[in-house]
Amino acid sequence: MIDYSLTDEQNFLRETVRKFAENEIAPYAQELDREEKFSVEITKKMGEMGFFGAFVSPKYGGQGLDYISYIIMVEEIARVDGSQAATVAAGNSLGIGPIYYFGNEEQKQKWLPRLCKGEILSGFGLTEADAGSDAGGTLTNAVLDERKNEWVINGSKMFITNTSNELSGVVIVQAVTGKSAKGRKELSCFIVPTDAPGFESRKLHDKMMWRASDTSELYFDDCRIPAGNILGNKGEGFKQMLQTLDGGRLSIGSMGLGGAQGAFEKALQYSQERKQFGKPICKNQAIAFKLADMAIEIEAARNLLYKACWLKNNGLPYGKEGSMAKLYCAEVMGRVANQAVQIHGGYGLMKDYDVERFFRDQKLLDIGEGTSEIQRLVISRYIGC
Ligand code: COS
Repeated sequence: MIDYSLTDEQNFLRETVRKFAENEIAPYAQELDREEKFSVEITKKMGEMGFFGAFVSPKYGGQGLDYISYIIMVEEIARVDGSQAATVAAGNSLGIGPIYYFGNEEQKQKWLPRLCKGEILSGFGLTEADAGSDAGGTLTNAVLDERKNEWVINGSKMFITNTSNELSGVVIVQAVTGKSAKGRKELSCFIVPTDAPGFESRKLHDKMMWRASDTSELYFDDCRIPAGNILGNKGEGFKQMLQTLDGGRLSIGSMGLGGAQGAFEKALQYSQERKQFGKPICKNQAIAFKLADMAIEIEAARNLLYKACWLKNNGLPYGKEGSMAKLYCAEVMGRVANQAVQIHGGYGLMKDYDVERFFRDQKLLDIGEGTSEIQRLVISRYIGC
């Protein structure tokens, strides 16, 4: 039996997040984008709403939601603004996720309650200047100083979300800790507090997209953290990171889905109001068919994404479907935002119109958390190529 219905709780959650996003985010989205400003106020409000720690057990201060609910939450924020959705998606999937899934009891007790309340924010330090798609190409290294019982980290990270604002509290960092039995780099992950000595986060400016989210370069200059801050066992870092990305890709998918939905609604409304040749432009088949195609693709994207979340919820393998959903939702938003600008004509090129921002914000989704090319590589491996 196939049941496509959402639960009453999931529908209520969607309504609640939609109302919040429309009232508390939408009125400020354009201005924050223009000023390239991370909003501490909105982030705090999102924390109060319980948007962080969505899938974490209440035992650690989380909401204990299923994965579809979490994805609906990100989707509804992305429907009005990619930047705020990025803060929530990175905070949950990439920052909180590794501590929740791979941390020991002491680490969970120490970090999760504050992270789940949104008192502090977390990031994920994987990408480096020379290690992007090749996630195992990390150069940052960590050496155990046995005398002081501390890890000493040296290196740098690139394009890291959530680490340069006054709420930033912790970042999960992948570093080389030796050589594996197979002769490859041995990689481990560490919980690095943002006030650790030798840690520095420098905000990146002049981004094309997600301009109101916080993106930084990280530097580790003999950065010292307690020996107990290693996540799981030494050498488990690469798999932890890839597993984290599997989950993170679902939230990137939901940003594509939500962004596509938002751009579609803007285009539909505009096409009903804008008159040319004496009638609303949506009465022309050229425009009506574009909108029909957008609606079809959004529906297909939602089904693909929710199916992947359903697999994860049920403890079933979801790597292939997650990659498919990430790739497809990102590309659907690309096509939908492009047509939304087209339907707006000259106005769509102006920053006063939301579709211009959706068009720019989309591009990140083809690149972040595994480019579309990497998704196709992952999918092609799954299907036996
Ligand atoms: N989860 C857990 N383990 C995984 C995994 C996954 N999703 N994918 C691969 N692994 C394991 C493999 O099983 C293998 O384990 P063994 O050594 O025990 O056999 C190990 O990891 C290495 O796998 P593989 O040889 O496939 O690694 P590659 O270096 O070829 O890289 C890709 C695999 C390309 C898939 C990986 O590097 C990747 O996802 N890159 C994109 C990174 C990315 O998204 N960066 C953007 C970050 S933005 S936050």
